[in-house]
Amino acid sequence: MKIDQLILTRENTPFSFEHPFMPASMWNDRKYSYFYARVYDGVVTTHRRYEQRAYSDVIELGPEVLLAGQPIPPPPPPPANEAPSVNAGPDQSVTLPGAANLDGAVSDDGLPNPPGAVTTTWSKVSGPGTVIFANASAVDTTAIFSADGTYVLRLTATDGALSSSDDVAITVGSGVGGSPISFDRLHLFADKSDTFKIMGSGFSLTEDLIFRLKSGGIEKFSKTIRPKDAFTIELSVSPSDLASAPIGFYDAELQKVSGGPVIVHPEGKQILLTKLGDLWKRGASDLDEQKRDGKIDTDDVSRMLTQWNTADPEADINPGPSGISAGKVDIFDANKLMANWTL
Ligand SMILES: [Ca+2]
Ligand SMILES: [Ca+2]
Ligand SMILES: [Ca+2]
Repeated sequence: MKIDQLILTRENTPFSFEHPFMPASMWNDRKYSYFYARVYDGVVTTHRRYEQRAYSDVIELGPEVLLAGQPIPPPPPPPANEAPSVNAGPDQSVTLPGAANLDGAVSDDGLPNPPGAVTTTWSKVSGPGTVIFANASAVDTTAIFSADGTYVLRLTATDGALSSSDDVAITVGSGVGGSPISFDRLHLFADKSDTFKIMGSGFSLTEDLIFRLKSGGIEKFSKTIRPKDAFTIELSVSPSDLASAPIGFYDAELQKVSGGPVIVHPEGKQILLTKLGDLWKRGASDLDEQKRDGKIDTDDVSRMLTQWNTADPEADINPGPSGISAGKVDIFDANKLMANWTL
């Protein structure tokens, strides 16, 4: 605020002068008993009565008038919002199918409030393949990669108004001898069409692979497949595919059609080819990865009887005509088991 006008008036008689000084000539013209000093910038903010006793009186305006004429200092500005501080962690190298452990760090001044919180996102800036983050919203998380090469990943933090980001370079090397793989189970039924899943990483979507089952080093089954995505292969197998493969345990391997390293299960686990009805083996526990033993015998009958009239998916091996026995262990399953009772 500033003084727009200082008005001195005789009582009930407006009489104004320019701010801030009253011309001296006016003071000597006449004497008034009382003056009112007003300071205003559109509205009166101060109003005080003064008395002039003689022509020579010098009226000193009181501090409330003078202070009211001072510019009012502006309110202190609100604290300025600082952008979040982001560190995406050190550059690193991993080997397929290994995951990169992303160790980010984010801090902020808590402004603006609301929201008073920072949200973060991991994203891929560059790189030859797909990146999957375990939790892209977490500061610390893991990332897996569909192909080898150099990737730049970015951690972005936003406080609701300002964003910051930092990049980290990940060098992804191809696995020695190819990527290790794992299977969704360790058996195939020779008398049932099914889809067998192979999990790994770095599978090319443009290059076919050959899946082989070998016994004693001799190939008994092979099929050419194209990966579903960089991490998954789905192999559809029908009884006719497996017609030439006898019941038993097989080594499974994967190789590009163009050649290159043979990929095997890293723990050397074998696939059991067996028939519906082979549910169990003597002494098997739920912790066994492979309950089946390739033989259909009294252990399997025992297993089926303990599950009789239940919906056990393992023992429900025969849906019966028109599917009337699907989802239930009953006489149709017993018939199937007995029909395969030759092993
Ligand atoms: Ca902030
Ligand atoms: Ca068995
Ligand atoms: Ca059934």
